[in-house]
Amino acid sequence: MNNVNKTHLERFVLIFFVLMILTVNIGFATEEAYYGEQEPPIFIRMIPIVVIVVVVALLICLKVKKGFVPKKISGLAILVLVISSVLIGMGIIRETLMGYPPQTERYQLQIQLTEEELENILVLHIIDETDAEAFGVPESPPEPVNYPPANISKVSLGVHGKYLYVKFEFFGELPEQKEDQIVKITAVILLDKDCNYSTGWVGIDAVIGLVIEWDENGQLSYGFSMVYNIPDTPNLEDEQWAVQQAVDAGYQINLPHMGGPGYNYFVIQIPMDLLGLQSDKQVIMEIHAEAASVEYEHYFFDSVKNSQYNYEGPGQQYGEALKITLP
Ligand SMILES: [Ca+2]
Ligand SMILES: [Ca+2]
Ligand SMILES: [Ca+2]
Repeated sequence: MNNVNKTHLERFVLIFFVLMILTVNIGFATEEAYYGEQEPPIFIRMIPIVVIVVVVALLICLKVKKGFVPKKISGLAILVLVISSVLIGMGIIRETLMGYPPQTERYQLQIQLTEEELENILVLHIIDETDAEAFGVPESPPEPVNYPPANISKVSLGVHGKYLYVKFEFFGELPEQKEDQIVKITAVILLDKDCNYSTGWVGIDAVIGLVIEWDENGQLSYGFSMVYNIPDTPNLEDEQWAVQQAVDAGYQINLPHMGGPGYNYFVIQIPMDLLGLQSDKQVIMEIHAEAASVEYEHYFFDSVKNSQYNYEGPGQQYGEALKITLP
């Protein structure tokens, strides 16, 4: 290879490498500026410095002579470094002045269907006929309260493609801002996928739904998830252990959704293959929502009851449930 070609090749590799690093750099910087970030700040904020060090080291290693890198390219590189530094600076200022959005917000997955398409898919509607359950739960206020954001009015189900869609509707809007007493709201399906009490935790093979929490600063975090393949145990008190076993084994996924905090409903998209479900399969579901306050674990509790689907099987330990044939 003659000298001219070798120089060209080196120049090409160097320019390609520099542009690649700068592209990654500006990507990180844009994300940083947009979101602000508390974790992992050091790594992301060190990138421009790392880029400069790498580029200088590369130039020294390759014994680059003046004029080796075309002025246009070095100008572009400096421009990109300046822009990304400005973006990162904006991110830090934004975070300092305005706070930063919750970690979970950026990991939320949206259902890729329109509201109209979803309404057509949801064909099985189950109205909650009574709110009497609030009276029967332990660790609740002496006089039961009504808390509309956790009071389920209706649950709807539908199947489309590989997914089961479930819509929860509430009498009140799920709050985004922390309300006085309330520290946590959950709305879940306890699913016995095979109508078999000897599989899962007292029959329950999956726990599916929404958890909303606020920390002591009032910062909101929430997630829609499914824990499945819950190990077999006949003991009601093993709930936490059983769910944790499944989580530790990697049987937990985030679910695409629509609605949630700020709305009086949410829809979740459940992959049926992970549960071995399909249309026309019978399942048992206990569907409930609850709100915990500083003082009471069950500040409010509501379970979905409907005489048409009511199921009270022998040996079933987790309360009254619904027996449903998937649409
Ligand atoms: Ca109810
Ligand atoms: Ca209700
Ligand atoms: Ca089961």
